[in-house]
Formats: sequence, structure tokens, C-alpha cells
Amino acid sequence: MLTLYDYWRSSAAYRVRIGLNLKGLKYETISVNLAGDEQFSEKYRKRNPQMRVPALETDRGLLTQSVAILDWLEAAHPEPSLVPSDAWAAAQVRAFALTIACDVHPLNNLSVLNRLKLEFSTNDDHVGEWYRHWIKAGFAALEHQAEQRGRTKFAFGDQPTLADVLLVPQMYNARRFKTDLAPFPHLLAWDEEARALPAFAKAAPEKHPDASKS
Ligand SMILES: N[C@@H](CCC(=O)N[C@@H](CS)C(=O)NCC(=O)O)C(=O)O
Repeated sequence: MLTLYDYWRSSAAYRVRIGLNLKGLKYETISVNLAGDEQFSEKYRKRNPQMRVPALETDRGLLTQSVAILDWLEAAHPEPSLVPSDAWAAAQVRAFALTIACDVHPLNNLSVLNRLKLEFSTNDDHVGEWYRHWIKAGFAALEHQAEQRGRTKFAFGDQPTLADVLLVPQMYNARRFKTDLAPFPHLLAWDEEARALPAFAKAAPEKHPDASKS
């Protein structure tokens, strides 16, 4: 049995919900309410000292880090594949996904935003600007690469890959923080295609049982 430590608005947890759905895997969830600081509770800290979500409880123990979890799901449940078998194509997909996971998301994490507010007396407008800046920088690079590759249904071909699994939650964050997405037509088109798939739709924050909570 798989149990996901989850928070409805966490884009990193959203990635894993999409991955689990694409692989057709059943899982239970334990909500860790980030808005209520539950990630810092003693109970959760004992299980996951990093005090972040997602974390996946498996029959072999706890796995943290959304991209590592998705890699494990891919290795343990190869079908449908989310990473191309060709080594070069696989590296392209991973580079896209890691642009989001390594170069955008960590700069906009809740603890980073809180530190900006508390330690540097930054107001909400400046935090919003900070947030949008890193999204636009990452998306501009991905959009530029997309222009060079040309139109495809999903980010890398006719089937969703790890790239789409990372893109859709980051687009959700971008909209949440009112980022102008007009300069990114390829990303918008892929996001729309992916969100129309049941595996993505079911994982959406607004469909989450805790969505109405804080
Ligand atoms: N690199 C980690 C990032 C996990 C992460 O930062 N999760 C956020 C929610 S999206 C979190 O738990 N933040 C809590 C905090 O910053 O206190 C991953 O991909 O799993």
C-alpha cells in the first residue's frame, strides 16, 4: 500500500499525485496542512525530518523528494512510460523537468517566502514580484527551447512525460500568483492538453478533498 503525505496546494505533491494516477496506482493520503504549520509538528518531523511534502510511505520505507519518487514509480512501474527510452530524449525530458524542480520551485517555496517576509521585512507586493520573476525566468527558457523543437501535443511528443508532470503544477502556481502567461504559448498549450487527461484532472488541487480548507 502507498500512502502520500500530501497538501492540496503543494505543487510538489501535485506532481506525485499526477504520477501515481498516470501509473494507475492506488494510494491513501495523509494531509499535512502547510498553512497550519503541520509540517513542523513533532509527529511529522519524526517521520520526515525535512519537514516538507510530498513524502511517500511504501512497503520499503519512506521516500521523499517528488522527482525521486517519480523516478522510483517509473522504475517500479514502467508502463505507461513517462521517460523516453532513448538516452538523449530522456535527458531532454529530465532537463525540462529539472528546470522547474531545481531552478524555479525552490526559490518560491513557502519557507523561502516566509524568510523574505520575516528576515528582510519584504511586503506582499515584493514577494509576489519575486515569485513571478523566477517563474518567468524558468518559463522563458522552456518556451525558447520549445520554439526550437516545434509544436507537439505534449511537451515531448504525443504522450505525457515527466516534463508535463512537472509543468502542470508549476502553471498552477503561476496562475495562483497572477503571472502573465501570454508570453508562453507552447507551455499554455501543453498545460491545457495535459489537464484534460483524467490522471491530471483527478490530481488537481481544486479536486482535492481538502481544497476548501486553508
Ligand atoms: N524538492 C522538494 C520540495 C518539497 C517542498 O518544498 N514542498 C513544499 C510544498 S510545495 C513544502 O513542503 N514546503 C513547506 C515549507 O516550506 O515549510 C520536492 O520536490 O519534493
